[in-house]
Amino acid sequence: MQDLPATEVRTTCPYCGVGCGVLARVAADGNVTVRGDTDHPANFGRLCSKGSALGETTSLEGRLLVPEIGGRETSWDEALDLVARRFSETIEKHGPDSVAFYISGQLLTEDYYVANKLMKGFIGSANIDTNSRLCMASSVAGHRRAFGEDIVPGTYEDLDQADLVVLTGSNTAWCHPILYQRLLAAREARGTKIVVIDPRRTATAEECDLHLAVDPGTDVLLFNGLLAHLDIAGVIDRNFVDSSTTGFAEALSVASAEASSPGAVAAGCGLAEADVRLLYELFAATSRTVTVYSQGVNQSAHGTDKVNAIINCHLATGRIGQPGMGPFSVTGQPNAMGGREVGGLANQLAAHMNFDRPEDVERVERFWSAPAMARQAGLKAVDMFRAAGDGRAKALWVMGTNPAVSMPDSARVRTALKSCEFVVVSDVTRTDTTRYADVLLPAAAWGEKGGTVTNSERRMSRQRPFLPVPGNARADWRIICDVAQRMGFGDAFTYDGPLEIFREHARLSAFENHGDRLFDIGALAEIADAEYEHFPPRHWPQASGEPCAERLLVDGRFPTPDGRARFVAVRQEGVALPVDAKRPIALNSGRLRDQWHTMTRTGRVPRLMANVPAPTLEIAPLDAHRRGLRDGDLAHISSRYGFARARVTVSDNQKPGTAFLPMHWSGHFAANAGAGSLATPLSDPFSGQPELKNVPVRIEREAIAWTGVLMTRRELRPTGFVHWTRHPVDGGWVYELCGTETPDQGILLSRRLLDGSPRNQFMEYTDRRGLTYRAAALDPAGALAEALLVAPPGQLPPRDWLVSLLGAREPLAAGQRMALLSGRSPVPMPSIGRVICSCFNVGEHQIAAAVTRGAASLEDIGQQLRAGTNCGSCRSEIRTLLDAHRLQAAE
Ligand SMILES: Nc1nc2c(c(=O)[nH]1)N[C@H]1C(S)=C(S)[C@@H](COP(=O)(O)OP(=O)(O)OC[C@H]3O[C@@H](n4cnc5c(=O)[nH]c(N)nc54)[C@H](O)[C@@H]3O)O[C@H]1N2
Ligand SMILES: Nc1nc2c(c(=O)[nH]1)N[C@H]1C(S)=C(S)[C@@H](COP(=O)(O)OP(=O)(O)OC[C@H]3O[C@@H](n4cnc5c(=O)[nH]c(N)nc54)[C@H](O)[C@@H]3O)O[C@H]1N2
Ligand code: SF4
Ligand SMILES: [Mo]
Repeated sequence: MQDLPATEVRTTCPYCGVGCGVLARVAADGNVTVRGDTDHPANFGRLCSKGSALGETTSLEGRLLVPEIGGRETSWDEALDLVARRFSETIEKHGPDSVAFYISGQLLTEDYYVANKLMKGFIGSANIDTNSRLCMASSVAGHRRAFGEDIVPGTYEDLDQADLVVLTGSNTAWCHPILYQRLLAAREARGTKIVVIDPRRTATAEECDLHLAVDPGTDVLLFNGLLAHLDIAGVIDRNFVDSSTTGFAEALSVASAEASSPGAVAAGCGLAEADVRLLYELFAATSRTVTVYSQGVNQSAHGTDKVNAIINCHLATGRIGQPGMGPFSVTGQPNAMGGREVGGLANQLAAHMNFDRPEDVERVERFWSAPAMARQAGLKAVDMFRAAGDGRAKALWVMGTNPAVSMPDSARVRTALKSCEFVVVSDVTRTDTTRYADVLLPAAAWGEKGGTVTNSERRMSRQRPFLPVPGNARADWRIICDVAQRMGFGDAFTYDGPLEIFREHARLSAFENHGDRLFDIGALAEIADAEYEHFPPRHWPQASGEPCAERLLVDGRFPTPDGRARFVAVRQEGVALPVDAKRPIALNSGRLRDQWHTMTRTGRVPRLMANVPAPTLEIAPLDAHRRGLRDGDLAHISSRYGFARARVTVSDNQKPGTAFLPMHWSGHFAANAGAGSLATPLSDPFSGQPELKNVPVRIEREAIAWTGVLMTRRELRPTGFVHWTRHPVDGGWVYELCGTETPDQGILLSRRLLDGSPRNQFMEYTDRRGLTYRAAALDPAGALAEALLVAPPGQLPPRDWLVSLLGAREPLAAGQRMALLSGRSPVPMPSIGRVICSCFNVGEHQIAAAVTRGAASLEDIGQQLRAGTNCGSCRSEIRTLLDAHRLQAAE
């Protein structure tokens, strides 16, 4: 690794599981800038839109800096004493299973390790589960069924070396962007074929060689058909199957029975037979094949079966553990993999040990000298919140996750949080979940704390601090140890920093491990201070005295008792909840390019909000037409669990009968736009992972009678509106409002949001019929402080100019003041349209103009406008725009 200037710190991106290396620099004025770390083997210097904007997320605005009890600021001593006392008393009175922790794949390995140790070894319950239950649990369960241990065999290099990459239920272009770009680069170099299996035509699907828009939930059938085809095509690796696996005959017979021909599969999956054949023939003919899978596979009531249906095809062809081949479950969160290493799920033990083996339980007990070792699995996420709601779990500690938004049936989760006797939340900012906290603990954020994370390819990297810890915030590991000590477990929690925890974690991985657990990082058990500081990114395992194995499962030996991998005979089951006449649309949910989960960080960055500033429901033209829905209309979406509202985008990327709502919007950014309120808690029977991708809904048009927009420097949480959303802009926030009330009532409602401060100079205008209203307030210096426009739908004046004035914060000239209430700049100001490239703020109108001037390719656009030349996240969208213009020109 090259030496860095003293002002730059090497760390790792806190977002997705690609795990990119980041170099952070703090300027004298405190501003943080970042660039990609060219030495990091995950990204070789590249960063996606979210990673490039990391410097803009470190401001202290909105940060929690002081502990609170019942909304009152307090000292750490008082807060920690209370948490320890309430947990201890509850355990004493009601037993260890009356308390629970709900934690996160965004914690560092060291934080995760001590939380798990406290609950499973010292409190004596396994009621610790993590948001990875919503994320990776089906992959974990599928790996364990097939391999005997939760092993991801491959590395990112396999994507460089593959001839065929099948992306299943993965919007890689948006969710693992740097990995995706690596794949596109490999395609340039070697002609890799890319197949996408996804009901939606995603940005990823736009660029692939073959897109199979399967009906939701039918992946098992598709892969069973593939297994049957591989047999017929004669490409089964008999040697491998005979010497390294068990259960092939049964898996094949079940698969062949239900997926008898490509035609039968096509009919069952809602696909064209020719496409199914094409996939099968490509797969059969290409030995270097990697199947990447993500939430379209995991987040399903049959997710574990989906995982095994995929793995079956790789085992049958012996395509596992070899360069350019293998099943590849890509992790979502930055430390989803690290959480699995420390056993953060309720049904796991630390260091890849398990409750179903008593010798494992005793081993961990001995290693920790645990006074109260948990002996059986605890409550999984959905059940944990049920227990919190019905009084079985009386004290709950939530760390680094926002379940009030991200859990399915989230209205019920919110009720549970409200009724639970004692709720502790550790977070870096206020969220929908912190509203229910009896005790609120301010955690140190990315850039302020250090430790390790493990990415999708089992590569451990350091996060390193480069900013001082603000206010009274504390690192999560320390908060957990502080509480453990106050609960009387001091001796086992006296670490003086993450390094000591890391060493213990490494020691446990090697403890009585005679090669039977592949997760072994014993070589790092005595890692010196300087070495941990320096810590180049590296794969596990790192067993003591053995060379580091980059790729796993290479020799046909598996960590099962008989050393063989297991085929699992899986059948295509019906979806958890089928659509019916009352709720005829299957609602899917997932991610957008520039947002991270519940937007607590990315939602504050103007350029990350510019591409999609408000939640929209994507719906197929036919379904929209039937409901009289057009672009921009407000839809009311209801499921058996709750309802949401969102503006409509009519899109033929959606398969008829399906719709898509992003998962990101919380009550902080919109009224009732959460996908979690609609989602079903029905879960996979093996993994406990809920079906987040498919819930039957009814969609109706809301008759909007007025719309409004408030541009303001202030951060508000409007109440009483049918619908509002907000997004940040330079200098403040833009609130979009609308309602079903009469326009004059809409005006009354909206005016309540205005800042009535007498210091401001205020001007307003209402038309004679009382249908439109405009107001503006200037601060004492004469700069625009806020503006409100209300009008019937479709009649709002332009707002680009007003928004730019908010950012400029400069006193207005007389002509500008006169023009304020019209919303139109006195000098012409062309609108750039919806922002496509968030790195260089390039909008769709500018791209259209460039095309008119002759730009014909991505490269031309890059040369003329710079769009797409930095992080590359917008390249597929630009390509789509170019295609659309080309089509238009041809018509
Ligand atoms: N921009 C961004 N990137 C992220 C995140 C983020 O919040 N924002 N979060 C990170 C995290 S934690 C995760 S878990 C990953 C998730 O990464 P992905 O899994 O790639 O993302 P999702 O959008 O959740 O879902 C993937 C796709 O599954 C499809 N799908 C739905 N149902 C089915 C089905 O039945 N079969 C198949 N084959 N596909 C189906 C959806 O249409 C969707 O396009 O992203 C990580 N990266
Ligand atoms: N409908 C639907 N729901 C979903 C999904 C879906 O696809 N559809 N996907 C699911 C998946 S895969 C996931 S991973 C989850 C994600 O869901 P969540 O985990 O709830 O989402 P985040 O917004 O990432 O929450 C992380 C929280 O940790 C806080 N935080 C940040 N840094 C720190 C820190 O250092 N310490 C502490 N203590 N807190 C910190 C953030 O402010 C934030 O509140 O959502 C799940 N829910
Ligand atoms: S791909 Fe983007 S979000 Fe994921 S780790 Fe890399 S920079 Fe961060
Ligand atoms: Mo996730």
